[in-house]
Amino acid sequence: MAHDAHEVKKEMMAIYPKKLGKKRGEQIVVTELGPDGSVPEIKANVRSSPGIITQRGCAYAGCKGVVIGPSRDILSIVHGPIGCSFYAWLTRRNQTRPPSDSDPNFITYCLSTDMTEQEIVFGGEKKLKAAIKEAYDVFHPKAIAVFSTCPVGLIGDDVHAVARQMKEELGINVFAFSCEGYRGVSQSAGHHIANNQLFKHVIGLNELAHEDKFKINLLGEYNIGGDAFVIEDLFRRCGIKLIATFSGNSDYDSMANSHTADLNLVMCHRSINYVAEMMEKKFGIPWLKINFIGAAATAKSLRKIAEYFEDAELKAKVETVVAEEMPKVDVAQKDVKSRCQGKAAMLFVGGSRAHHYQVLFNEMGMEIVAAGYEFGHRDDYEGRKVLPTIKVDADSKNIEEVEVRPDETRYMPRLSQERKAQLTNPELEFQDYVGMMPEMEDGTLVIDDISHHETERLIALYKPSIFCAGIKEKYTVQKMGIPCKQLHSYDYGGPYAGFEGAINFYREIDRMVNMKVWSLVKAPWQTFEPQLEPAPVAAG
Ligand code: CFM
Repeated sequence: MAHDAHEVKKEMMAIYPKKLGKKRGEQIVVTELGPDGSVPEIKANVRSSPGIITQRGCAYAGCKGVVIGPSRDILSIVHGPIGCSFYAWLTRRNQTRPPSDSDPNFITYCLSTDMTEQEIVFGGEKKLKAAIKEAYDVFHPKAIAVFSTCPVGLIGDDVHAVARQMKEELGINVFAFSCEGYRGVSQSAGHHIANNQLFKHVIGLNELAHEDKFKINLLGEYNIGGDAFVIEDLFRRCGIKLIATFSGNSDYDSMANSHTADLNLVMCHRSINYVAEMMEKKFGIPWLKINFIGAAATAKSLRKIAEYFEDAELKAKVETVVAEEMPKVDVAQKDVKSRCQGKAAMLFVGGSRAHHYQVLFNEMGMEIVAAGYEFGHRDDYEGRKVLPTIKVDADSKNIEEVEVRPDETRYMPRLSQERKAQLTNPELEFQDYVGMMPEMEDGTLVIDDISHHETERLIALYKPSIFCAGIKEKYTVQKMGIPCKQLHSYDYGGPYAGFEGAINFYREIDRMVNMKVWSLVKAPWQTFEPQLEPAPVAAG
């Protein structure tokens, strides 16, 4: 590699005061795989330092925006000042497709209690109750979810008591989330809070039985840019019955029915591993880590499902689908490789995509020189095996750990002990996730919660062919003459999942990294020469 990552790290941190430098030093790691496959330890899921410009969002964003938001018929009411709603209104490109035009789709609405000084001083419970009643009268939803923003926790409104009361009064499911923005160090806290309440208030309430042989749930897929549509189609072609997706293109009834599935597939480990774990304990449903980003990863994931169900017919169907799709992928891959081979990419996004999307870049022959999550935990970097060694700090203790026991009537282990032992093949990632770092090249940089300053230094030093991040970073990166692909919203593109998504992605990145405009563009301050003319003298 052209750059010594240790030197780059030093140079990035040169301006930091000692204390900050020490902390950031532990969050910036040069990947080096030990002989036993171990990776260095990274500091993650800790508070961002004051004065640093972080990419992160808040717990409310993780709960309302990420985990619950994509569900189309749970009516979301935000209890808080209007800004928290307005700035979260349709900003994540989670798509949905109701079965018919008469089925509800609340995604386009933005409901808020519009909390003002009046409620901050005298309490907001009355206003919340009125809002729930009003929303019910207008929409008649099956379920209403209430989300707390920062002031709610500060003034002590009991949103759960209000939800209980309204549930009784209206006769529909009403539940609330204590997902105040400050509940954790990032949106990751909001994921956990959302998982807990889904588990306590939704999952297991719908006993509809299905005759299908291969019943699964897809966890942690939010249908950004239509990804879930592609995956659903693959399942359909393989004869796999999707009971529920958490929560892309989902509805309330399917999630309430999800305990009838025989396997949970975990796409985004960070945002939903809690539900996977709790469902295993309560209902006996095992989970598998899969990844539908990348063509080879998609094929591997479908094969894992077939392997789990041990069914010859399913295996044959999966192979047919893979054989139908792979030739098209190979042609596209070969084509883009001729122009993209060896180019460098950087990915700084979220808590799972900075890992998943490395696969797509590698398929194009591109190299990842640096990557990191905004809010991943150590297990997302180093693998789940480090879970027992993660210190629980005060920030994480803020969030309830739900005590889960096997359901008295509905617990049904899907696998015998013997079969479970067979499935511990590490390739299968059965109840495991290896994390980002073991799959990165030695000498690459892994940076947790990257700061704006570090982003600028990294780009100046490596001059990568493409930088992947979000809207907050996009234009500063592009002003430096480097194309920036948004991996949160996909800009206006997608889907990127599955085989057809992989082809879409190759073409998009090929276009971006080979477009001449980036080498021609000069920022105004690079060419501007001040014209020193004397100022006109005012007449009179
Ligand atoms: Fe999971 Fe996500 Fe992500 Fe995430 Fe997100 Fe997202 Fe993301 Mo933006 S749930 S962790 S909180 S894959 S919204 S769909 S793109 S940061 S990498």
